[in-house]
Parts: sequence; structure tokens; C-alpha cells
Amino acid sequence: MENNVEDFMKKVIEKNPGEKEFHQVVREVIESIMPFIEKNPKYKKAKILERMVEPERVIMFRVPWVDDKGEIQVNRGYRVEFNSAIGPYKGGLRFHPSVTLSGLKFLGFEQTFKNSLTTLPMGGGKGGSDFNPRGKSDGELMRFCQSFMSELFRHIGPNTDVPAGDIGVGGREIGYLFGMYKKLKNEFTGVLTGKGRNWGGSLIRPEATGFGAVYFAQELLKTKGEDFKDKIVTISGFGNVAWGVALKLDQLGAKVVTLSGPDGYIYDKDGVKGEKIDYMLEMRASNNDRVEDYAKKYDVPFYAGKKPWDIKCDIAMPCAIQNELVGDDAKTLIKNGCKLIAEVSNMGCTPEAAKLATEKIAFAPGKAVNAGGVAVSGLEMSQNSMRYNWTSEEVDARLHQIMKDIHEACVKHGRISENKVDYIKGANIAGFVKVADAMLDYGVI
Ligand code: 2IT
Repeated sequence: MENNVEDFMKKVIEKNPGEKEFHQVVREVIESIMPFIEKNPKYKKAKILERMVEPERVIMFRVPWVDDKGEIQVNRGYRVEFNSAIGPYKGGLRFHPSVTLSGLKFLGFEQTFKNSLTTLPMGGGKGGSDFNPRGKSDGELMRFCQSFMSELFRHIGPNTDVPAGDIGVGGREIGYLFGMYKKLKNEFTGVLTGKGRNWGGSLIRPEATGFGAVYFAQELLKTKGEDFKDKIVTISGFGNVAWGVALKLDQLGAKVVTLSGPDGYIYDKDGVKGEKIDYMLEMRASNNDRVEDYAKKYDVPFYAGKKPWDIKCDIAMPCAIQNELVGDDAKTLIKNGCKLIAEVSNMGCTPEAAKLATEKIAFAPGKAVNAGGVAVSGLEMSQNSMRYNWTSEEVDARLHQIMKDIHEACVKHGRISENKVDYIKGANIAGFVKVADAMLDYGVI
């Protein structure tokens, strides 16, 4: 088995040199799926894994735009259309200076499994640009988005590829992107999700990733006879995802004591609640990309250049970016009595951190925990197709049920003993089967 994983990885590394994040995510998936494949030779014979690690299509393009000083800037745009076996490519757009092809291939691969887990008919894709929104004016953001869409529009469509937001892309950016698409195509369709309420967006989509993550963690806690009441939770990030998590945790009586940004983290021992949660939206809209403003406004300690994982907590929920919680952080959390690491960011934990948490406490992987965001995107697509809007109660109830179903699927495929579930294994196998079976049905294509 070990050999099979190593042989497989050797080929993936040779074929995709230097793509570190992509190698990392493929290894994580392959390690849990290989034993399953060995037991089910039909997948092996059809070379399903070999086919799944190759994106169906990669689009890379120039994005020129003019800044406020009249200077021309050139960024690179991407869309990785990874897998359309069970539906149109679906996944967010990330605008962040760290964006590379490797990073988007990791995210697109991960998205394929995540979207399959949601139970909705969506394939996997991801895109974005190395554009840095920090410090940009509204006009600059708009011109960048318009230039980006003036190329992307010819590759996407409501039945082909449906992008959404991710880091650096929220409601405002989706507005600029959708406006340009609509103009170029002369069509009003659900080609993007995360749209504004008045032009085809779904209620609860802004909250969905965070709410879904908390619903998933709630299910996991339930298996241990626990709930969120009076729990101390450390979270990282301060953007849309962290906001939704903080909002739902506050409703459930937990106390969120940290937020973080690229500048460091804040520690609020009284809890991030009430208007402090609304203030997170202001920080995001300011384009300053820092949390120190929170510390100044609410007079709480700020730790420059640090991550919040040395604060004592019951539950840790990383909500920022990949590999933000490493092995040593996991050790500190476990030593301080943390009982669960629920990864909300995509691949937020390094393999060492995820393994430690799985063995010693409990761990839930991002592709299951954060699937609520794309799940409500799927519900937005359904509403757009029907030309109808559901109430927030209806969308929230559907989201809640989907997260319960994802948790159940993880338990079904990931149970390793009477009181232990390997959620990484469970999520990977559950996500794989649906996509793989569809690929078998299509033949070699
Ligand atoms: O990582 C993710 O699942 C997202 N950024 C959301 C994707 C979507 O299509 O809503």
C-alpha cells in the first residue's frame, strides 16, 4: 500500500514539478483512498485516480488594467476547470498575491471532492489572480474585475462553469464581475454565485461557509455528548468566513476570543460578539487587510506577527488560508486542553497538524467543514434556474441538513473504531465515490 502511494506520488511530482501545494493535497487524498481502491479494483483498472489528478482544462490569461495614477498594471488570471463528472465546474475566485497555478490546482482538486460531498450536482474548479486588493481604490478594483472578466467570460456559463468568491473576492467584486459578464454576453443568467440580493443572489450565502462549519462541528460534538454552550473558541482570519463562524457561535453561546490578519492577532477575552461582529465587515470593506484596528477600537491586546494558536481554548477553527496551523501549533493547542480542531480554511492545517489532532483529540478537514459555502452556492444556482427565491429560513434549513448529511457520510466512510472516526478518510472516500462512479459510467473520456 505504502509503495503504491509512493509510486503514484512520484509520477504526480514528475509531471507537476514544483507544485508543492498540489502535491500536498494529492498525497492527503491518495493516502486515504488507496486502500479503498485496492479493495475496489474497478477504479484501479479504469485509472480513475490517474485521470482525477489531471485537470480537464487550465486557462491562463493576461489581465491588464490602469491604476489611479494612470499607470498600466499587468496581472495573471487563471481558471482551473478540474472535473465536470457530476456537474458544471464550480468553485471560487481568489485574488491574492500568493495565487499561483499550483495553489489553484490544489484548490480545484480539493473542490471536486468537497462539491461531491454537498450532495448537489456540481463539478470542481477554481480560479483567480495574483492581484492584491490591499490598498486598492474602488475604481481600481472595478477596472481590474472588468478586465479579468473580459477574458474569463468566453470560458464560463451557467451550465459550463460557475465561479464565486474566495479570499479577496466578496459581494462587491462579484458585482463588478457579473456586470461585465452580463454586458458582454447580453444575458442575465446565474453564471456566478454570491450575487447581490437584488440581482439573483441567495439569502444566507454570505453566512453559509461560517454557519455550515459550525453546524458540522456541532454534529461532531454531539457524537461526544457535547455542544458549543460556554465553549472558548479561537479562530483565525477576520473575513467573510470568520464572520459567519463568529456570528453562529455567538448565537449558540460559545465565546470567540481571537481574530487574526496578516498583521497579527487580537485577543478579546470578553468575546467577539454583537457590534464587534459587524465591525469585522467594516475591516474587510476597508481593504486594509489588518486586525490591529479591532484592538485599537475595542481596547484589547494585539500580538503583532503572531498566530492565535497559543491561546487556551476548547475548540480551534482556522478560517484564514492554507497551512496556517502547523505541527507545533497543534501540539500547543493539545497541551492547552483543546479538544477539536475544525479546519474551516481550505487545507488550513499542515499534514503533521492534521495527523496529530486526528490521533490525540479530534480533527475535521476543510473540505467537509467548509462545504456549506459552496452548498449554498448550489442552492443559489437552483433558485436562479427556477427564477425564484427561497426565504432565509428555507435556505438555512437546507444548509443545516446538508451539513448533517456530510457529517454522516464522513462517519460512514471514516469510522476506524467504536469511538473514533477518521474524518479525513471519511470525507475523501465519500467525496471520491460519487465522482469516480460517474466517470466509470462515461467510459474513457
Ligand atoms: O472554497 C470554497 O468552497 C469557496 N470559495 C466557495 C466556492 C463557491 O462556488 O461558492
